[in-house]
Amino acid sequence: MLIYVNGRIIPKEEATISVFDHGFLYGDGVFEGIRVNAGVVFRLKQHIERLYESARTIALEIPLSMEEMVAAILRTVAANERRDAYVRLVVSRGTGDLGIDPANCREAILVIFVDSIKLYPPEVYEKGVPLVTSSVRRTPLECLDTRVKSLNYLNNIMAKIQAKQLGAVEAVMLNTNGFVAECTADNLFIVKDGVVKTPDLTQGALGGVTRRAVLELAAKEGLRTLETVFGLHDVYNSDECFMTGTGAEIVPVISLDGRSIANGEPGPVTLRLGAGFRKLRTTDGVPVPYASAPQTAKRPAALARRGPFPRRTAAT
Ligand code: PXG
Repeated sequence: MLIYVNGRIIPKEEATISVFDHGFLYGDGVFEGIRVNAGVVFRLKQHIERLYESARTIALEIPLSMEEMVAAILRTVAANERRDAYVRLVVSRGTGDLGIDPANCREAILVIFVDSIKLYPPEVYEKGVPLVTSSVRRTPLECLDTRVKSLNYLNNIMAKIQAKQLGAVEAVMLNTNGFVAECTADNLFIVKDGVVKTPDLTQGALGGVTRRAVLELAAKEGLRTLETVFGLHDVYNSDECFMTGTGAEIVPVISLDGRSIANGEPGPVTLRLGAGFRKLRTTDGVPVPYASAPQTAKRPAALARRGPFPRRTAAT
């Protein structure tokens, strides 16, 4: 595995950062998780925009332009010769001292990982998953806007721990007003009377790239979509429920807190949107400019490290 660290693409054994890094000390930074499907980086432009918006909100200057960021990502994916991958971007405030003041951090650190995608087993998409509601509330917007994909994931992590303790893979997180926000690393949707609904972004949800793709897909299929406010009652009494996210894509939810949703099987709208998304994921993005046929020819690591790949500037 080759990792990009501040302009260099190096083997993972050599990829290190300082213990004085403020991402490590304080969770001071932002990140992104992006999928590569059949050599296409899914909705790269939207992911990059979200990263730069997150950085602006926390007053973190990313040392690359958006075009340079796109080029760095494509170069790192190509160097790893992967057609299906999970790309993790981390931008940390950088190396400082033990104080919280970021004024002592000279320059942000950018790390790009290209790893395997951790997939749910296929039966999850056919049978769906049970969810529980977590007692851990989503950080309120007035404390840290949940549209910021920051390195502070503690409340999501605590909710994830609780979900697993209760035998579920994911948990529904409520906001501090008791309305549904999202899951720990996925957005949540319900379908009621033919309307596809998801919490609007003032309710404590991340503006998921998959969420947006699903809203667009549903609208294209002639379904009514609504970004709105709803509670657990609405989920318990919905016709269908599903989660969306880069890792999960579209996962049917068949029960919440022991109450089955409708007949307890994945619903027709969920399955239709899932099929639509599977078509979209290999076409809606930026192709990786591989130097050679990636599955057959193995490039020497030393060559890959020099990064002799064409630079692209345009993203779709
Ligand atoms: N909400 C939260 C809090 C997230 O972290 C999503 C929703 C879905 O957004 P996207 O843009 O992915 O549709 C996320 C995304 C992981 C992992 O390794 C987490 C995410 C994405 C990919 C992998 O757990 N979070």
